[in-house]
Amino acid sequence: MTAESIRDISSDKDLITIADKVFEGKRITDEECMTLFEKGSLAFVGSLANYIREKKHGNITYFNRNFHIEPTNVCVFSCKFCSYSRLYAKRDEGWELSIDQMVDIVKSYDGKPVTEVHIVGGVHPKMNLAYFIELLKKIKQHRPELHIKAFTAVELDYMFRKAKVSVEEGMKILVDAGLQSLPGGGAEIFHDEVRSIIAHDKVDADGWLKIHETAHNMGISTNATMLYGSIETYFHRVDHMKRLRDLQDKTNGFNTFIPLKFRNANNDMSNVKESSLIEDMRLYAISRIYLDNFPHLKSYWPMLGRQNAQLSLSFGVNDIDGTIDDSTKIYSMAGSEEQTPTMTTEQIVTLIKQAKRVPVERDTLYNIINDYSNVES
Ligand code: V47
Ligand code: SF4
Repeated sequence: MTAESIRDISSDKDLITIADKVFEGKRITDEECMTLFEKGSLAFVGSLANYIREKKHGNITYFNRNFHIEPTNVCVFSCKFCSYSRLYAKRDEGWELSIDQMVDIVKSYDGKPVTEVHIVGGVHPKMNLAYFIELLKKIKQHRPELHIKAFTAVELDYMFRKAKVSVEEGMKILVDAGLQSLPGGGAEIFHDEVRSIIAHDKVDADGWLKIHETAHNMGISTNATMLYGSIETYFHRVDHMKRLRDLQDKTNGFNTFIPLKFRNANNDMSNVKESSLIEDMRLYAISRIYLDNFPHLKSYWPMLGRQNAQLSLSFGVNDIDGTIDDSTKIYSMAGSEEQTPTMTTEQIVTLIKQAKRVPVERDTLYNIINDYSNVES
């Protein structure tokens, strides 16, 4: 792909200026990002995103072997898009796992080559900081080498406020107990015009960013998500990514950006239509172009569906998350076609190879565990 060949795809002056910048390795502005959303065809943004992806990672596509623990779906908050939570008042409809039950889940992976446990759930008023300290310690006691990626900034904000500790103190306590990185959930859309409607009662944008900044300052890596395709406009998406890019300039602590497609089943926003596949792929591509300081772009297949996740590997994505082992319910409850999200390593390797990419198993921090390029599938 060259600057000349992109001119065959578009003759629009503004788009050509953006393409020239990308080929010169320069950062695009917020206005240029808006232009891409408004005028960039899938072929145009896809070609640029693929150029960046191949410059950063060649054909490598990462995945990991992980499983999820969802401690509870009881939640004190009431996000309108959530199909998963049961209000505390209706908690008999939900589940609440004890520490022993969660440690038993970890034990059920004994002897299996998983490298990460991802722990996230609803915000249960009785599951407090002390509860999670005990959980982290017990998991580490049982399997010290298992990486614990746990708790969204929403869960942490509530935990710390209830325990009356500062973000710095709370993070230190959890890290001492075994926490090693933070997932990217709870970011939704930062701009208050949208957040006040879809997620009015949980941590706001500044609170979310402050928790991630604090983690980065302690050397803890984190991810960042964006819940797209509900009621936000292109402006809100650019604003969201700008806040992430600015923080990343400061700390360089984000590993991965993960766009999460809004799914509309069984929630209070079922009247909102889901985005089209072409808009999904345009968003992946544009985020790859705009977030020049994020090393990785992940498509989360349980939410997008495995075939669309496979397609996204041609639109900037270089990471396809993990094998997951049917251990998350968030997306099946929100209407994803992936009703039992589990893929064997062989299936994930085949999926990546079919897209003519090179499958590489990583750990949470992107250290390479296994290169599958020469494994027959
Ligand atoms: O914050 C909830 C989203 C997130 C819906 O960091 C929904 O590696 C779409 O953050 N439609 C939690 N999205 C999941 C998450 C995550 C997942 C995988 C990997 C990582 C990582 C993080 O799920 C929530 C919210 O944004 N969500 N309901 C819905 N109806
Ligand atoms: Fe609770 Fe998270 Fe659902 Fe919001 S998205 S209601 S914080 S479980």
